[in-house]
Amino acid sequence: MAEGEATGVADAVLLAPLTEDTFLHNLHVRFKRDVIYTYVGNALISVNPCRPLPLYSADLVRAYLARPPYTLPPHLYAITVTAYRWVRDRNESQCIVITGESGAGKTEAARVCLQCAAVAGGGGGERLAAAGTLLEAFGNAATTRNHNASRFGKLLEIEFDFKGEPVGGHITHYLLEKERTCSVSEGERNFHVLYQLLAGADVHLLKRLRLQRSWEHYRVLRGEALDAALSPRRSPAPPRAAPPEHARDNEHFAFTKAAMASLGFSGVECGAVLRVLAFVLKLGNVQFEPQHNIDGSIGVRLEQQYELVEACALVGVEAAELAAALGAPPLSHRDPDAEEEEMARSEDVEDSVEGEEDGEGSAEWASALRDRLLCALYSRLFTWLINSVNEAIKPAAAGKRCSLGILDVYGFERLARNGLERLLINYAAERVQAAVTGATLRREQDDYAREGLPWRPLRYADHEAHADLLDAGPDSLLAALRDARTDAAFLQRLQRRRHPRLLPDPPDRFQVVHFGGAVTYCARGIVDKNRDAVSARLSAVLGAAREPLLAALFAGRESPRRVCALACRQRALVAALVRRLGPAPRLVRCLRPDAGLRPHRWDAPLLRHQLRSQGILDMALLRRAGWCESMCARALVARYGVLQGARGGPSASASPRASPAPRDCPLRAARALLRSLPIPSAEFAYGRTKVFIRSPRTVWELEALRSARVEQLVVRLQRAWRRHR
Ligand code: AOV
Ligand code: MG
Repeated sequence: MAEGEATGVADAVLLAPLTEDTFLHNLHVRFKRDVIYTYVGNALISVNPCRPLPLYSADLVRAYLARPPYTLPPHLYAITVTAYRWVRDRNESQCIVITGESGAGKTEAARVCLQCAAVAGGGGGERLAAAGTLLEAFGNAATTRNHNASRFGKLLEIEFDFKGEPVGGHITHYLLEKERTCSVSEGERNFHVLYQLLAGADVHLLKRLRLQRSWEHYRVLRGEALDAALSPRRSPAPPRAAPPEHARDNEHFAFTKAAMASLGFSGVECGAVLRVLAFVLKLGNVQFEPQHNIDGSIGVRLEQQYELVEACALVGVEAAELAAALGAPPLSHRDPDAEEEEMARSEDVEDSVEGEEDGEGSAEWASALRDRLLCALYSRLFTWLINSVNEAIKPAAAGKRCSLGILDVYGFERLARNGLERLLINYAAERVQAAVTGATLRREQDDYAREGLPWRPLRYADHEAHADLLDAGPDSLLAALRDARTDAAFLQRLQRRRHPRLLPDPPDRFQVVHFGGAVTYCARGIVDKNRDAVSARLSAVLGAAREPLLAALFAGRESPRRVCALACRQRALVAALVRRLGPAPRLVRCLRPDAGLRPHRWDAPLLRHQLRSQGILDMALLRRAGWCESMCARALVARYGVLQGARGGPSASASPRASPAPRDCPLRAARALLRSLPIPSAEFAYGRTKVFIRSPRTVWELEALRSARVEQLVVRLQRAWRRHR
């Protein structure tokens, strides 16, 4: 190994030979020395150390700012500082794309990038950091894969002024996994903030919100197993030993409150948010039981009615009206769209709620309505928070500026229960993966062929084709979901498709082979969930709440024809995201070395799987045989023409315009220019219209030569100016 066995090779492209084994061995050698970052050309690999390491400080950011990053060890700071420089000096918007499966360290990496960009921009950025803290409290939860799993995806765009100081930003968010609001699988948790509130609120606040301290008291906070152990009719069993996540909820509540304050949320707004959270917790405890009426019919009886009454009192909702809206007879919840109702009735409706006609069904129906309401309420609150945060971090002056984007999407995951939302999460991960790997491999190789470079095509896993299967064309999975009227019809569409990566498993399941592995999804109620509609009656009841925040969340009537609401929305957002990433995003690929996120563990098969499924080795081979960057010859001459003759005789260096190269043939001009520089000619290849640059270091050297030259010319001009006067 070039740098000796001690810390391996800093850029895996330089490994000889470059194979999966040498690649993995190199990462392991470095990992054992707590060196978690490694380059693959201009991309960065980050292996989650699963414990805090002293790798981050403002001084280190400044060190990366002061020197060309390639002279220092691989680091997230190098990637961020380079992106920052490109925004500041070259006026190009940049995007750092962080990928990896759940628990690989994407959110941590995004945090480090943000801190780095803030220091690079000369401070500020406190509000952006507070935004991160706040959104994590409301949008992250413990899953079996990650104790702080992002349940939403986010693109943070930081805007800089002409001096390179951060002036604000904007957050775009992707589908929140809102089903978690009403049910949590065993060993998992609901959103952090709900536990934080109970653990961190003082007694007065708890009393005002009519809440109890223990989270076990609340049905929506208990995992399923715990829920089953506690009969709903008896009072909860004594609390079990709290999982480690609970230990710091108290402390984190203070951080969340501080973040809200620093983002400019008023006391009234904070109070309103807490009341809505309390409403969610208490309404979640309201249960419905079948009741035999005197006339022989079967109705619905409310359990834990006091929770309903107290919850409604908190936010000024008429409890009787809410109860009536929840206990409404079957089907009356549907939007008054006669045709749709007819369709639903004529096909098999029993797959969403069975036995609607008896009391059991009505009670179940009411519970389903309650759950859907809770999910809608929480996700609307989350969207409201993001909008408020965006107001708070908006740049003071309008105008078009370049931005540095940091993308932290949810990673590919397969949990105990996988439904529509997991499908849409994995779809987003798959599309982003296709954009950063498949598209890069295809585009660059096409480019080499078009430009006539000598090139032997690489074989690689076609991530784009896999993603197309999900979202492109009338036969795709999402199109089937959009068009199907019932779950059975949806499965039939898949059956007709007969694709080895889309496997229906009737009556109520289907399997998708994603880039990260096969996932079996539950199809029960998937078509209905996709519609994502809240009953008009419930909307009206909550829309009339005296609590302005709650009323605002349910203001306006839902359009009865919001077909394919969820999947369509996610697809449109992801498509816009891929466009925003542009052809050359800066890549950070996170890897998890241990399924249980325990420190000092190295699960080689798990890592091998990630390397393969994410096409990391394919990219390394491309970088090794190919080029890291290409520039149009004309653009290259425009940017670096100032270097022409800089090292030549005195006459040539007298003026930046002293270029003897023929301007009419940019490629020849570029060749002449680059030959005159102290950079080995093997670093460049010339196509028909473009120049290809072999290593990231050379890109940097060109930039460094240019800034030195510009500085020199400025000094010279100033001197000449003074002499003249
Ligand atoms: P993710 O964002 O990739 O998963 P996180 O960034 O939440 O994963 O990382 C998971 C956990 O690993 C964190 O909570 C930390 O405890 C630890 N960790 C990650 N990166 C580092 C690091 N650089 N140094 C120290 N500890 C780290 V998901 O959001 O589940 O897709 O949905
Ligand atoms: Mg995350």
